Order: sequence, then C-alpha cells, then structure tokens
Amino acid sequence: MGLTLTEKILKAHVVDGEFVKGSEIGIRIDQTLTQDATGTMAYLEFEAMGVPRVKTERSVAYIDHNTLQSGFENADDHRFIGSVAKKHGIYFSRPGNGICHQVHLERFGAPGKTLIGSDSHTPTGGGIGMIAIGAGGLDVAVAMGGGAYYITYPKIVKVELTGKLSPWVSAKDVILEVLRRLSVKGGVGKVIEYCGEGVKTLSVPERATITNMGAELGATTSIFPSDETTREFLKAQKREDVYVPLSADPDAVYDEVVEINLSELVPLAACPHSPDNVKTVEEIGELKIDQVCIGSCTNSSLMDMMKVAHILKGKTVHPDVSLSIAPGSKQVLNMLAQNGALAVMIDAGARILESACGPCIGMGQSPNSKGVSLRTFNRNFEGRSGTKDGQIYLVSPEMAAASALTGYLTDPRTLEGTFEFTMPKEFVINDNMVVPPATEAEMDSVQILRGPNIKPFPETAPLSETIECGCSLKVGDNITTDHIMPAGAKILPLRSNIPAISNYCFTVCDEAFPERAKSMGKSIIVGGSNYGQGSSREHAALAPLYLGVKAVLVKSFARIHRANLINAGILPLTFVNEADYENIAQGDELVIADVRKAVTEGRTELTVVNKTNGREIPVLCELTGRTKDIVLAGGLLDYTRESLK
Ligand code: MIC
Ligand code: SF4
Repeated sequence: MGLTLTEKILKAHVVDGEFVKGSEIGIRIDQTLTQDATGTMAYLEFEAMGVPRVKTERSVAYIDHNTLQSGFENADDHRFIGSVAKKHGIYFSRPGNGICHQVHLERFGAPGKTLIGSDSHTPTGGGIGMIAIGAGGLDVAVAMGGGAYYITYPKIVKVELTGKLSPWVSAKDVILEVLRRLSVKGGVGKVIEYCGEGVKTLSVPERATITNMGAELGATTSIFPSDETTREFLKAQKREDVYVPLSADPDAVYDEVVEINLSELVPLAACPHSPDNVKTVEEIGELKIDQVCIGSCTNSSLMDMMKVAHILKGKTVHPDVSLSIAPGSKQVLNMLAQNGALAVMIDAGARILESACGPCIGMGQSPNSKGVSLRTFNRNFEGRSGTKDGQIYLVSPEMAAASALTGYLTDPRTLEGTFEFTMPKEFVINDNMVVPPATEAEMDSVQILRGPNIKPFPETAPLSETIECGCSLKVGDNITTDHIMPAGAKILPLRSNIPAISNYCFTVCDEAFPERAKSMGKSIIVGGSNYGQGSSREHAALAPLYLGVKAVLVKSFARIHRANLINAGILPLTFVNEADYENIAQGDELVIADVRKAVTEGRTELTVVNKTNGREIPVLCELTGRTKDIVLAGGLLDYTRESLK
C-alpha cells in the first residue's frame, strides 16, 4: 500500500510511539521558529532546561508581533531574545526583517523537513512540502533542546484540486472554500494534504496562503507536494540545494477526500466573527466599508502585493476608507521599492506599514466604532482588531484592493482586464537583518540582557490528591485563545510578565474573572466545544495557571490549547455526555475525588461531583503515558528538566 506525503515525512522522523492512527507519536524536529510575543516565554523555558546550545539543524527567533514600542517593554523583550539567540545557537531575525512565516518560507524552510513554531500559522511551511506545525512555546523549547515533539498520529485528508483559478479569484478563496465546507473544527486531529492536477497551477506563495490558513480549520498542519514549482521558487531564493521532489504515492490511502474544482470557485469573504462564516459578495449584499488592511502572514507575498499595486495603479483610495498595507518581509518591501510598485501604492493613498504582523494582532490600525474592516488576514475573532464592536471580513488581496477604491465590498471580477504575475527568476536576497549566533568558542561570553518586565515562569505544583473547588467561569462553544488571553497593543507588551497579563485573562467574556479566580484561590473552568481554538499562545494556559485554575472541563478542545494546558499542568477534561454541560453553573462547588490516584492508574473515566446540585458527572481524562506523567509532575518544564538530566 502506498504512502501519503504526510506519512512519508512523519515515518522518516518518528522517534517514539506506534504508527497507528489516533495514538501519540514523537517526531524529531529539524527546525524551530519563535516570534517575539511567544518567544520570551519559550526562551525563559529553554534557559530553565539548562541546555547550552540548540540541537536542531536550524532555529530562528523572529521579531514581528510586538513592534509598536509605546513603552520599554517590547524593546526590552527584543533585546532579551536577541541575546538568548546569540548565546544559544539561534539565528535572530531583527525587527523590520518581516513576518516569521513569510521570512521562513523565503529563507529557511526546506521540503521534507519538520518544523515546529511557537505560532499557530507555522503550517505556512507546508507550501514547500514541509511538515510544519504550530505548538506552545514550551514544546518549541523542548525541541530546541533536542527533545521529540509529540502529536496524535493524524487522520489524513486529501484535497483533490482540479481546474485552474479564474481571473481575480485567489488562493485565499480556495482556503475560504475549504473553511466553508469543513468549519473551524473540521480539521482537528487531521493533516490536510493537497493533491491533484490543480496543484501545478498554484505558485508557492499561493500554496503557502492555503496551508497558512489551514490553521483556522484546527488542523495539525496542511501540506503541498514539493515539485518543479517548488524548485523554481527555491532556485529564485538561491536555495535550490535544499530542494527534493516529494509527493504521495499514487495508491496512497486517505481517511477523507474533498474535491475542489478551482475553475468553479468565486471570490469569497469570511464574515464576522469567524473564519468559517464564509459567503459570496452577492450573499453579503451591499456593504459600506471604513477600512481595508492588506498584509499578514496569509497574504503579504510579492505576488499579493503586485496584484494590489496593479489594481491601485493611477487610482485613489475612496475618501471614506483608510487603506493600510504591510508587505510581509524586507525582501518583499525591497522588491516593491525597486520595481516601482511601492510608489504606486503610496500614490494611491495607501498607508504603508512596516513588515510585521501589525493590525492582524491588534498592534495599531484598530477600526472606528462599529467600523467595517476588510482584511486579507486569517482571523476575525471578536475584539481581535482592538475595536470591540469592529466588523471584520477576511478577503483576498484582490477583493481588498478593489473595495478600497469603491468604498463598498466589491467583487474583484468587476475589475477590467486580467493580471498575470510572473514569479521572479531571482528574488532580491540580502540576509543582513538575520544575525547569526555566536560560535561555540564565543557563546560563554555572551551576556543575556533582561529587562524589568521579564518575570519568571509561574509556579507549578504536582497534581493534588483531590481537586475540590468552585467553577469560576462557564463559557460557550468555539472560545478562542483571543477570548482567554486577549492580545492587542495594550496587553501584548505584558507577554513576558504572567502576573501582570493575568489581569486580562478572559476579560473579553467577563471583566470580573481575574479577580474572582484569584479570590477563589483555585477553580475549574467549564466550556463548550472547540475550546481554545486559534493561536498557539501558551499564555492562554499560563494565565489560568497563575490564577489557580486546576482543571478545564469542556465538550471538546482545540489541539494546541489542550497541549498547552497539559504543559502547564492543568487537567484537561471532557464531558462523557455533552448534555451534562447544563448540569454545572458558574459558582457551583465541584469535587474530583482521588484524582491523582486515578490519573496515576491510567483511568480515563473520572467523576466530577457537583456538590451544589448533587449531580455526578462522568468526564474523560484522556492522557497517555507521557502526558499523564507531565500532568502528575505539574507540567512539562519539571518533567523535561528531569528527563534531560
Ligand atoms: C495569532 O495570530 O493569533 C498569533 C498572535 O500569531 C498567535 C501567537 C501569539 O498569540 O503570540 C498564534 O497564531 O499562535
Ligand atoms: Fe502575525 Fe497575524 Fe500571522 Fe499571527 S496571524 S503570525 S499575528 S500576521
């Protein structure tokens, strides 16, 4: 029986566990990446493990998220990350060099390699045939130290592409169509593998747009084959040496098949407040807009920017619209400057932002009250833009640029003519903003520069014999990590300071939560399905840990967040009968008797007794050998410190 591409790469990297669907496997990690909003914690954790130099083939630390420096905090964090990188063998991509995923694809990614990154959009690397997975910072720290990365051996979904995109229909519309069909939980426990004749018609940046936003499906990752198009891209990046051809065997067996005829796709938009709330322009109807933001790791390639420049050429942004553009990397920005497209954008009235995440993570450009904002980004969760009642629509660069001119949501197919982008034979290459690490001889003399905002990892404790405490919060379905631990320009500077950032935990849902949790001392959170979807931020587990949360009981979890809870030593529980969700109210007193004994013995079914209404609620605690030991130890840090000794 033939193998899928995913299986081929996983098989070549597996170091622990059995190759059986649904069971846990440990894989060797070739490359890691971090960004600054998750990086400080990841490097504090790496330091705590006591490994002098990273053991990966290539580890890169990017500065791209917290680039608005409205106080000393972000600048201090950048300095800290730069110094840790230098000391411990990590390449440092300085602020201004671009968004981690865009730069990694251009300069470091390689087909057939494994990459984990402390950012959920790490699957961008799947665009050149990598197994690239988003993970919590602690998992990335462990991988840098040479430890395996554990995933559930995934189901593999084949997306069979046929046909060719019509003019003004974009790679973004492909992934929006996949989201429309599969939903934000449709990819949980799965890898999405793209195959078929249609693959050949898509360039590397287009493929990367699709794998990037596969994160919104909740998928473990997404991947394209590595073919002649990949080789051409790598050659143009002067990296042809890392090219290897890779594809699934013709008789590979998949768990599910989705068919998409690219020729039939039309321009789409994800409406507020979920990336799977996808509609056509016609279905949305007339929509006056206030803002357009173009950029983010989903749509900031040279190809995307050239399309935008073509549409804007000789025109003026509508008087009621603010248009901002953030090219994804220094390479992209530089090429736009050299070929004149930047001048076209400036001339049309675009507000040019630095090459960074910017508005995507609420670092500036929040829309006006109730403002309608079209964004080429990947997430439109409530409040993420920084404006609580902002109405965010996720669209392609073509739709964004066309609408910026008309002031209304506009189907780009109404534009005259067509636009064919030819990939450059050579990109402009200058890696002068990537600082290499110190040599082994020099590394001891590198001083770590720590600012006063950097506080240590919160205290952990081994799992207690019995958990007896109140329910401090009850929330519904599809809670995102942006609800649990909001981001934005005000809160992001506190990413290295868990005590301070904890004061914002869950405040999107309930302003009183942090104080209430603190005064309760210890507590349990109850939630619905797909709890913790979205970002990889481990702060969404570390803040609850700091606030005394001992267990989270929900209908189902998103993958990375569940792993982050385990890493923080918080017990992840799911209802056996989802209807029991109704049998717990906020404030109820709950007991999980002899929980330590049960977990130690590997019992997966536990009972939560609701002392307030007398009900006994069966719950699942599905921990394997390793995750069981992590929870018993009080988290991954203690567990790893022991096992690396
Ligand atoms: C995001 O897009 O939500 C982020 C900000 O990039 C996060 C990481 C973070 O919260 O720092 C992610 O996607 O993992
Ligand atoms: Fe940055 Fe936005 Fe991409 Fe996250 S999704 S890495 S915030 S650009």
